[in-house]
Amino acid sequence: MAIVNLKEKTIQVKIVYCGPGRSGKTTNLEYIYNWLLKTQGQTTSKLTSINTKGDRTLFFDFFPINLGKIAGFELKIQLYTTPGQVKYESTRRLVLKGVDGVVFVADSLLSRQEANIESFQNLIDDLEYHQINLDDVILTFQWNKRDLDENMIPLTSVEDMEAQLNSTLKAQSFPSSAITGMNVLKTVRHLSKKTMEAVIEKTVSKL
Ligand SMILES: Nc1nc2c(ncn2[C@@H]2O[C@H](COP(=O)(O)OP(=O)(O)OP(=O)(O)O)[C@@H](O)[C@H]2O)c(=O)[nH]1
Ligand SMILES: [Mg+2]
Repeated sequence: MAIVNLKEKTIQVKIVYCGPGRSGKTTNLEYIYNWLLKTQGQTTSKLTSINTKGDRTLFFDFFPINLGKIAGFELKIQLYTTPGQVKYESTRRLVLKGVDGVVFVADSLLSRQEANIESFQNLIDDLEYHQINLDDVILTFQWNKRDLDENMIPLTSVEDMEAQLNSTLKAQSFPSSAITGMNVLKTVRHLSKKTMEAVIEKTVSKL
């Protein structure tokens, strides 16, 4: 849940990158972090990867972004990844506590379609565990690894991925490549904006 501090005038929202193992969640965060480093020089925030084995996330990656001020309020976004491997359910649940927005990073590899579906069902269950409905979070899909198309690696079409995961939800979605950066910033910008708007609306309605 977003933290709105009226005294300190800060609004903090939590965005979590979910999806099956090796779908590209950590690579998304690394791309965003490197882009910020390049365009804004030194950033005060650090990309923290806790408990990583090889390139597998065992706990989470974390990275805060300051978005500046709106109406005197300082806007802060916290980006997290979950470990995609099925066996890390309890860790995934911990990371999802208080989530406001989710990027579901689905793997476009033909061989990973069942893993996408299983992982999405796990997400619904993990949210339910925290008594959060899927409708309560702002959701964006990424159909990731589209760059592999050029290497003649068999991928599932965007249309089929939409049909598999997003036919009833009709959430915003982006074909992406976390490696080349295609739509990586677009995804985080879109979701940050939507999540922040939802949080501000909820806060104002309670005042
Ligand atoms: N070609 C290609 N490779 C990608 C892309 N995104 C990630 N990868 C590669 O896929 C592998 C796994 O990426 P990660 O970002 O570590 O995946 P993850 O989702 O964080 O995986 P877990 O932490 O195990 O859940 C790495 O070798 C990445 O370089 C992409 O868009 N295109
Ligand atoms: Mg990872």
